[in-house]
Amino acid sequence: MAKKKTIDFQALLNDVDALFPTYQALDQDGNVVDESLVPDLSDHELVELMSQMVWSRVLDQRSTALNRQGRLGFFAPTAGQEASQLASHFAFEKEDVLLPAYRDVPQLVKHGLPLYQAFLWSRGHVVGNEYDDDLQALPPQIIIGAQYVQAAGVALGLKKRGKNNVVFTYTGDGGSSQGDFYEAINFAGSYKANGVFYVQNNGFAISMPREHQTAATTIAQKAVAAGIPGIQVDGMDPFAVYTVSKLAREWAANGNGPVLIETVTYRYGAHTLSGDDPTRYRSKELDDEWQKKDPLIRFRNYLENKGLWSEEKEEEIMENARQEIKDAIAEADKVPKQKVTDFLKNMFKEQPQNIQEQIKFYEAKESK
Ligand SMILES: Cc1ncc(C[n+]2csc(CCOP(=O)(O)OP(=O)(O)O)c2C)c(N)n1
Ligand SMILES: [Mg+2]
Repeated sequence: MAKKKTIDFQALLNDVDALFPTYQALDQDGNVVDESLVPDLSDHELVELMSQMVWSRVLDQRSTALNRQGRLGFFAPTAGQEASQLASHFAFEKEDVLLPAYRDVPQLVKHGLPLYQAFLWSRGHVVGNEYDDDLQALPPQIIIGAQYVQAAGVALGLKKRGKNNVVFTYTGDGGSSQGDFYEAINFAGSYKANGVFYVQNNGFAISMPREHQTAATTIAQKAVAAGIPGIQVDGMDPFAVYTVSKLAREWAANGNGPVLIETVTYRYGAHTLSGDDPTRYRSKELDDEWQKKDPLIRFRNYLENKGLWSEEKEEEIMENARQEIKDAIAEADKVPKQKVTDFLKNMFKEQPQNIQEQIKFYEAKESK
């Protein structure tokens, strides 16, 4: 009798996991651990990237304070995710299309959205969503995963027009469990569309830990089922994030199809400032462990060792950021308060009967 087949299922899982190592260029002290991932950036560009990350840390601090003073609306903290957000964004061109989630305001501003408009978006003011034609971006998506589906469509559009540009979009570890996530990477993969899809794995979806989110060892390996490359990168490492992003952009822009990038990162603050208390689901030990991996610490050490950075320089960047934020809030305050009729008039190009009636009703109220 023929010997019956046995299958080592555990070995099948191990084989997959082995394909997804974490790409890392700098260790947590800023020492180079993989020279091949050190970006081909000039000294000036390195300083610019670090400056953007410092700016983002200040924006996070100031936004938190402004929120508590009641001067900002919705805010999703970003501290800890600076490399994941801005070192990725740094690899793209102005003509590339950004589809952000609610936590991705720093990239959106660096892509060209005036800061006062970002603040208006935060307040729920429609002027925050009125983008200049040359700003290649959509407003931040609140529906988890929806931006992935939109990105798949934009990516296909770019491909069909024969463009060498790409769309790049961000979701979180929680977002990677949504149907939209799988549909989008599958669709984009099948059309070899020009897209780079990020999952910023910050360890939690509100309070849900990453370990409970999926049995997969990495989120990067979810790319396999879509037939596209997936890479896991140390999301606290600006060099690894940048280099992988740059290569992924090139791959997608050249018509080879999309790439999925998982950045392993952490948010130090609450999920949002709308009532979340992270001490209820995170230990101080875990927070401390991640603070040591801070992207600013390792980048600062690296640049200081090269004589490209100093405490004075950092203080100057922080002071400029505070001033920029102050000016932007003053500008946002100048925009007239939003009216109900503004909402109603925005809804349709040609108003249906019931909307016309509501506009009349509210116009009468508002003119009083
Ligand atoms: C479709 C949908 N379901 C649920 C929510 C409520 N919600 C808002 S944020 C969030 C968690 C998202 O976590 P993750 O994707 O990891 O992103 P992070 O906030 O950590 O950046 C949930 C469930 C939503 N906005 N949209
Ligand atoms: Mg998350």
